[in-house]
Amino acid sequence: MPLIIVRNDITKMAVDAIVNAANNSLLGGGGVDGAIHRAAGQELLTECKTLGGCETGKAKLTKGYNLPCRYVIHTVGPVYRDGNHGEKALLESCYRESLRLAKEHGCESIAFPLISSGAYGYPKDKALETAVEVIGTFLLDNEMEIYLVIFDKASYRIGEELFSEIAEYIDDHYAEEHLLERSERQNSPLALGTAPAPLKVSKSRSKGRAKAVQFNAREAELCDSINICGDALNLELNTKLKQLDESFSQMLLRKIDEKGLTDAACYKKANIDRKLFSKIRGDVHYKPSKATAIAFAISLELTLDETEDLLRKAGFALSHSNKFDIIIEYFIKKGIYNVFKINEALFAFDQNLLGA
Ligand code: AR6
Repeated sequence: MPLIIVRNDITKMAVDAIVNAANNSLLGGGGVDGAIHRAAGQELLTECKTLGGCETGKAKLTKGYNLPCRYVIHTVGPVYRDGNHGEKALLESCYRESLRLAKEHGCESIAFPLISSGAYGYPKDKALETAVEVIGTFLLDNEMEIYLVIFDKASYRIGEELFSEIAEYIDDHYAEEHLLERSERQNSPLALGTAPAPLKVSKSRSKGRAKAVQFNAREAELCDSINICGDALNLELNTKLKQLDESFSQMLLRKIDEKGLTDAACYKKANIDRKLFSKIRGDVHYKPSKATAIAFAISLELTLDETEDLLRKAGFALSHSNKFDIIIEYFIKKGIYNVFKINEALFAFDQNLLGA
């Protein structure tokens, strides 16, 4: 998974480079800077003294010393005033410069803290958004495993509005499904005692049923065609049958072609690592994880029905008894197909992330 959001202490990350949210002097301080210097030992400060400080928005590299990483990249984020003093451009520059240095030094993995979001007062949701934007853009043209390290839950915020909208969506759909299940249990011959609770039929459930009917109709249509044509299956029917038999990887590759995407554009947009994509491409019977299959559906910008079709090929379905699935459904219905944005939200709701 090229971009991974994790909750951790950055000094524990065994990656090629970790990034330090430093100050212009590069001589240590509090927050993540203090933690990095403490864990790396005195030699880090000795090397930092030779660097002559660092401008805001720029980055400098040292060795990692006692840390489990090879390098520390020190960058200086902007102090947040009101958002009208070039803060965003400077923060973007911190991520870009750090990534440039990491690439120059052959790093294959790097871990960032949420720069400027502590003592320097950058609003956490905006700091996160900027980090994800710059990293996402970098990954379109580069291969690197990039971790965004969130120290504690309190320091992690997606936009309030988005958070409450998703929470409400989960509440509506999760609750409906469970109400329905409870009611079904109570109405079943085995249920004991009390009168059934009022039945609230979930829209999506009824839609699910409609879909099952649709599928039968499709099968019936095929049977009809077979009856009409006898052995001489026409081209259209052949194509339809092929699609029914398609494996996950065949369907994926077909969709990539249909959408006019390149393989690389598709797996990058899906937050999928190139090696895994090659595996899927080379193995017609490859069985992906659910998160991987959904990541491709997002990258291909499939509708909800198309997503269900793709998932079925891998033996999965979206369900309303699962928060992860409801969040995915929320984004697809909204037409938001940015896998990194979706991952921010999944992380905020303690769910697994998309990609692999
Ligand atoms: N691992 C990961 N993230 C951490 C850790 C850790 N061990 N410790 C804190 N954070 P800050 P800034 C998070 O204040 O806002 C220093 O004194 C923290 O929760 O460290 O860029 C420097 O010397 C927050 O989300 O950096 C500068 O003077 C994020 O790291 C000044 O602070 C950044 O918080 C820089 O301020």
